[in-house]
Amino acid sequence: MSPQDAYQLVYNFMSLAIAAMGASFFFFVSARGSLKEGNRMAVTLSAVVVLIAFYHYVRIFDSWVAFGTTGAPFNEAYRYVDWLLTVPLLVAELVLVLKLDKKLESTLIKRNVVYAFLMIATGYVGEMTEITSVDLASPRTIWGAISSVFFVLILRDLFGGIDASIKKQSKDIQGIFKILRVVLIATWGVYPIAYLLPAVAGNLGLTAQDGLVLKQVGYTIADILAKPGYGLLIWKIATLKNGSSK
Ligand code: RET
Repeated sequence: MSPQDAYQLVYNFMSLAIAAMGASFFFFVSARGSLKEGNRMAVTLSAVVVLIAFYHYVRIFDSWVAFGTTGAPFNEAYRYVDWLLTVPLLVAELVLVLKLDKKLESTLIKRNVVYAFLMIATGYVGEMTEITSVDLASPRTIWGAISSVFFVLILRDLFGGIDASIKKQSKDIQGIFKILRVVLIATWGVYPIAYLLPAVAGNLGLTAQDGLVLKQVGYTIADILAKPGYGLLIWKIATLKNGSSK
C-alpha cells in the first residue's frame, strides 16, 4: 500500500466513526422515549457512550489530519481516555439489562469498573512504549499481558452474569443474549489483537506501516461495533423486555 493510500484508509474509517457515533446518538435518544422507566437506563447509557465517542472521534480525526499535514505525532491518548470513560458504561448497561438481583448487580458493576480502569491504564502504558518486533520480554508485550489479565476477568464476570440471567428470560431474549455473547468476544477481542499487530507485522510478512494502519483501522471498526452495534442489541433487549413482565 502506498503511504497515501494507507493514510487515506485510516482517514476514511475515522470519518465513518464520526458519522456512526453521531447518528446512533440521535437514534438512542429518540428510542429511549418509548421504553418503560425500568428499561430506559441501559439505552440512555448507550447514548452517553456514543456521544463521548463522537467527541473523541472528532479529536482523533483532527489529530490524524495534523499528523498528515504537519507530521505532528498522532495522539493515541484520545482513544484511551475514551475507553476509560466508555468501557465502564458499556459494562454497566449490560449488567442493567440482565436484571440480576440488586446485590449481584451492584457487585458486578463496581468490580468491573475497577477491572476496566486497570485494563486500560496498564494497556496505555504499553501502548506508549516503543514498538519493537515481537519479543516476550518487551515492555509492550508485558504491559499487554498485564492488561489482558483484567480483560479476562471482565469477560468472565460478564459471561457469568449472562449465564445467571439467561435461564429466566423468554426465548427471543435468550437468543439475543447468545448473540450478545458472541459480539462481546468478537468485538472486544479485536482490541488486544490490534494492539499487538504493529509488533508482529514483521513476523506476518507485513511492513511496519501496514501494522500501524491495521491497528488504527482495527481499533476504529471495533469501536463502531462495540458502541453503536452493541448498543443496538441492548436496545433490542430493552424493547423486548418492555413488552414482557420479565
Ligand atoms: C488493550 C491493551 C492490550 C491488552 C488488552 C487491551 C484491551 C482493550 C479493550 C478495549 C475495549 C474497548 C471498548 C471500547 C468501546 O467503547 C487496552 C488494547 C486486552 C478490551 C469496548
